[in-house]
Amino acid sequence: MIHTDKIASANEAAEAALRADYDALGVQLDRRGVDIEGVKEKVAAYGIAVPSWGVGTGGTRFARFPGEGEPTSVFEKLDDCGVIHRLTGATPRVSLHIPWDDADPADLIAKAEETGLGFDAMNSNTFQDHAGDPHSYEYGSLSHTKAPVRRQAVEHNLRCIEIGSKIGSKALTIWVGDGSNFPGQSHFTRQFERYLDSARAIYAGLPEDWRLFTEHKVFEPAFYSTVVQDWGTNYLIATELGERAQCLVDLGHHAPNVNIEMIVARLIQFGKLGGFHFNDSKYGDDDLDTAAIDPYRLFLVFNELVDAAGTPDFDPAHMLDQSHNVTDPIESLMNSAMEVQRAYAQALIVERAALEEYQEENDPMMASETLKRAFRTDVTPILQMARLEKGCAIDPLSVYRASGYRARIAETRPKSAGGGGGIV
Ligand code: LRH
Ligand code: MN
Ligand code: MN
Repeated sequence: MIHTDKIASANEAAEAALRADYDALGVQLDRRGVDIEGVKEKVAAYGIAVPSWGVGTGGTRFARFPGEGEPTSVFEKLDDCGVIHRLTGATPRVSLHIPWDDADPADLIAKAEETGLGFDAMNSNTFQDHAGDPHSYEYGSLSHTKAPVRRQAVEHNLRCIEIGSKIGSKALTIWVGDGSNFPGQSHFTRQFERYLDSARAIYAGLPEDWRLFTEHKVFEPAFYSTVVQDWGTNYLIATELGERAQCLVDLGHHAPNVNIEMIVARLIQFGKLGGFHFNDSKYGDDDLDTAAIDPYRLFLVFNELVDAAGTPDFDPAHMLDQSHNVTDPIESLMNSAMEVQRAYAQALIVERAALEEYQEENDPMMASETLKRAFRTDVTPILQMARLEKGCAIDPLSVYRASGYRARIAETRPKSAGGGGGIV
C-alpha cells in the first residue's frame, strides 16, 4: 500500500513550515476569541464515508474513459479506499452499493479489517436490472404499477439490510429513478401511494438501531416527473414512515439556484436530516468534486450543521458521492474529503455570538461579513496539523503521487474497457 516511512519522511520535510503557519493562524484566531486547538480536535475527529463506486472511473452516457489500474472487485475498491484513509485520516468508512459490491459478508469484514476501514450506509439499487432477476425496472421499481416488480424491489432492499447487518452498517439509503418521461404516462398520486406502500414494507424490516435514508433528486433518469423529486416529497416520506426514516440530501440533486443550506436548516429543525451525499454541480447532477465549483455553498451548509451541533438526536451521516471522469479517483476523493474538512473548520471558526447579534439588530452587512471572514480564512494548517498528529500525510496528494501506487496496481489489475453508460 503506502509505506509509513514514505509518509514520515515527507512529513519531516514539511513539518517546520507547518508549525510556523499553524502558530501564526493560532495567533490570528485567538484575536477573534477562537481556540485553534479546539478546532483542530474537532476536525481530527471528523470522518466522512467514501462511496465504493467512486474509486472507479465514472463517465457519462456518451462515453467512459477508464483509467489505469481500475478496481475490478469490491475488495480492490476497499484497497483504494484504504489508501485514501491512510493518507488523509478523514475517510474511516465506505458506503457500499448492492449489487455492485455483492460479496460474502465475512470476506468484506476481513478486507475491511485489513484496510483499516468500516462500513457506512448501504445503498440499494433498483434503478437498473440485476442479472438473474425475473422482473425489469424499466418502468419503475418501488412505485411500479405491477405488484411482483414492487415486491422484487422491496426484497432487494431487505437483502441490503441483511448484508449491512452482518458488516456493521446502521443505515440504508434508498434512491430510486422512478418517474415518467411523458405527461399522462403515470398517475402522480397513485404512483406515490405505491412508492409509500413499498417503502413501508422496507421500513418494517429495519433493525431497531438502523435508520432509513431516502434520497430525492429532481430529474434523471426520468425527464418529465420523478417520484421523489424534492425535499418536500422526501419529507412526506420520512414523516409517513416513522421516526427512523430521514431525508438524505445529495448536493447535486436540486433544481438550479435552490437554497440547499436552507433546506438543510428546515430538515434539522424538524428532526429529519438523515445525511448527505457531498459533491458539486454546475448544471444538474454533475457529480463533480466537492467544492470544485461552489465552495461557499459547501461552507454555508456546514455553517448550518455547526450551528445545530448539540441538538438532541442530531447525527447526520456524511458521505461523498461523486463521479470522476478526468482525474485519478483516489486523488479526487482525497481532495474532496479534505475540502469537506475545510468547510467544517471554516464553519467552526464563525464568530457565532457576533453573528447572532447582527441578526438580532438587523445588520445584514456585518452578518454577511462575519460569515465571509470565516470563509476567507485559510484553515489549511489546521487540517494539516490534524493529519500530522494522526500519522497521516501533511500533503496527501504529493505523497500519493510519489508512492507509485497507481502504477503498481495497474500491473496487477487488467485494463478495463471503455464505452458508454457511466454511473450517474
Ligand atoms: C443518484 C445517486 C444515488 C445513487 C448514486 C450512484 O444520482 O446520487 O445516490 O445511489 O447516484
Ligand atoms: Mn447520491
Ligand atoms: Mn446523483
